[in-house]
Amino acid sequence: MKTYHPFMHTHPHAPREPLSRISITMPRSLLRKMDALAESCGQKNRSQALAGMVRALLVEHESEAGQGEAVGTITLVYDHHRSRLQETLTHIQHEHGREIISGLHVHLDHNNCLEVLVVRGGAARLRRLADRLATVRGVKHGKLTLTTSGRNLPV
Ligand code: NI
Repeated sequence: MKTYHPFMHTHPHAPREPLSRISITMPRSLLRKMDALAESCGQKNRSQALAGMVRALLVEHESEAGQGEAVGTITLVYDHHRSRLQETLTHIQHEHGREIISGLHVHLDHNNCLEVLVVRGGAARLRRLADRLATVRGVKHGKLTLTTSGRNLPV
């Protein structure tokens, strides 16, 4: 099965920025692994693959640094029959009305609900919000995915 890593790909309609040509050295075995990874993601252009990897690291670092504004999603799976669970989640979400931009609720089956919240704000604050929601009794799974607002990241 082919794994698709969107971070390895440049948006085809992205505005062109001047390119710099560099020459780098790395251990041969590392280069082989990089090529194999890129190829398994369908990326045949070595320069683009490497740029994609650097971009992914920048996003990760930016959101870990906790500085500036981050955007992301909080995914929750829970059993809505658990008493007071829904009420508690709603209460926490109302306290964070500024960070929560949007939400999606899917009734997965008779018991389970999937909720996806789109959030925006300081990375540290978003992490605290996600922790609070995920540790409510009855929440089976909670996951925060931080990405970049895109503002400080070249294409
Ligand atoms: Ni539901």
